[in-house]
Amino acid sequence: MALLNILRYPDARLHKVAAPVTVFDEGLKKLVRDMAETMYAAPGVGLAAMQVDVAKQVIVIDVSDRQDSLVVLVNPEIVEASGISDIEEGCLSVPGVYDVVERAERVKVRAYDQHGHPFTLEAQGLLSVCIQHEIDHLKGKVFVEYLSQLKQQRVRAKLAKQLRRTA
Ligand code: K1U
Ligand code: ZN
Repeated sequence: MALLNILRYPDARLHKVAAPVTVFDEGLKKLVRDMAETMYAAPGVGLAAMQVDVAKQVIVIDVSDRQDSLVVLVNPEIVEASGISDIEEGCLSVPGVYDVVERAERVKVRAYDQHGHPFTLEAQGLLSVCIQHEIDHLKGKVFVEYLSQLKQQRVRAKLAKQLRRTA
């Protein structure tokens, strides 16, 4: 397995649109294993392939305390959504920034696993918000882009400062 490099906002590659997976081969299974290892090491509760510079519709999520409940979503599609959530979000591509984005409280998502088996998942709470956040990544959208212009300016300034400190 391998740890992958996570792209940092505002990297332009985070704004590509992911292509659907058409071949469920060993390369896809390796990508899923590497993404899961990268997410657990970060640590985070989700990761979209776009964040590791792979523009394919692949997501890994694990919101469990014990890191033992990996969910793999390939070509995910939200088919039902209801309610309003107020859960605070973070993003491994925007380190140190947390805010609330209006999301559905409950979603039903149709997807494939890494073996090509279709399934439907009903989610609520953090899992639901994480699914919506990761599907946004596949569309080239980063959660801070929902925030006000003023907050986005502050985010950019904060990230530029972080970059200067690590340079
Ligand atoms: O997409 C990402 O960058 C991952 C992101 C997922 C997410 C978290 C919270 C709400 C919506 C989406 C993260 O994992 S940020 C890090 C984080 O939430 C966390 C880190 C350590 C322990 C527990 C959570
Ligand atoms: Zn994110």
